[in-house]
Amino acid sequence: MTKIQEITALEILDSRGNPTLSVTVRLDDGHTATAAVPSGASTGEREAAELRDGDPSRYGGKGVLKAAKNVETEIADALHGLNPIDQAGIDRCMIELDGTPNKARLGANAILGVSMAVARAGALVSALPLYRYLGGADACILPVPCLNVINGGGHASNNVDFQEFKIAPHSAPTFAEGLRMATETFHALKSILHAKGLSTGVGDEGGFAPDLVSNEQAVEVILEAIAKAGYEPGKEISLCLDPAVSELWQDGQYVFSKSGGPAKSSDEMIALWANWLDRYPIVLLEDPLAENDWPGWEKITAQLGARVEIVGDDLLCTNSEILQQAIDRKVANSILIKLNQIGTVTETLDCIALARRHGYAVYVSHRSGETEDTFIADLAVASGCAHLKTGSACRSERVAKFNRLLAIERELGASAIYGGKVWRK
Ligand code: 2PG
Ligand code: MG
Repeated sequence: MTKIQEITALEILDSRGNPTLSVTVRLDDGHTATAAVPSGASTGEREAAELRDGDPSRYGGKGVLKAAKNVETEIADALHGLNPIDQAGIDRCMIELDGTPNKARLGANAILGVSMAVARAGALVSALPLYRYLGGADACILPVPCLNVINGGGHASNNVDFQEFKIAPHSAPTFAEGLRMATETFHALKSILHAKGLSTGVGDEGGFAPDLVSNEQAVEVILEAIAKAGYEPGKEISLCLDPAVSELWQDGQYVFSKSGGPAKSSDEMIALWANWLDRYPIVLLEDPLAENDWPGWEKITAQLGARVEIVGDDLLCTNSEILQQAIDRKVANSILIKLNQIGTVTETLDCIALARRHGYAVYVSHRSGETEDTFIADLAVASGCAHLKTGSACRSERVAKFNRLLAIERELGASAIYGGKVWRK
């Protein structure tokens, strides 16, 4: 049996220049596996807790040296000699060692870095690519890449209230062709924005971040770009939105502080989305209401759930307990999957399985603070989720995931199935 011999952690930088962890697991057969941890900006209140140093003399308090030390001492000691293919046992061991409900003591960043590196080590020992190790013999669905081509909200310093305006090239025959269609649209959008005298600088996830006259204008310029690139909106490329409106929620209403528009009640927000669905080819709405507006979520799911995929992100936090409450209350019909919201690979896979059993769609996601690590590309194929979001067609921490998916598609050859055929028939 191969055993874990050593675990080390390095403080590295994420795509926003904030410290994060890179963890390396060394096995007694000489194999090593490394993983890096992402970090969100618009985080759900019930996410697992990142451990940051809080030392204002380093990185404004955001250093992760304590988390790195926890990896190299307590966690490494506890996992020494264990078999890396026992993912569930290793993750359970770290959860028990931490002892808090949200991984606050050792740090969800410390625990997740180890959990992901252990998964990679297990794949190496098993001589399998990560997607097959995690997903089994039938993992062959490549996700539709939902490119986030306009960034607003907490991911850009423009006047757009809503966070993500994404395009889903679901009609393509293959992942590679879908990526090409979406990327051509991204380039068409750049030329349209340029011609209108609008900024083509990008936000945190590589989408453009211009000041616009309204939130609707973001949708309208994207529809123009889809047509300019030679595609038919709705038929070939549809829209997915993540307005991330937990960020707008103040004292029971939605406050549009970036654009300065009038505040809306929960019912008025639902009416806004119903109106947008009537006017635009939108197939997915993520966090259309705030994480603390559960009565609103019950209403929007009942009213619009048959027309559109309604994804819980901040609402559900990749957490099986919260997902079970949503299932019981008939809230949302899809879940966003982010490894660092819950903090281990095992709990992430369990949450995906729970969603599946109850007919919820599964949508794998990056974080706005990312690294060059491509774990989520393999996770997307392993889960068969059929659609993923990992930013736009620029910024290497985003493109790295697309490039990994291109390689997986090539490796699968004739057995690869494009998610567009499964997700939107
Ligand atoms: C989201 C994410 C990722 P963040 O809201 O879905 O796009 O943003 O990582 O900042 O939470
Ligand atoms: Mg979101």
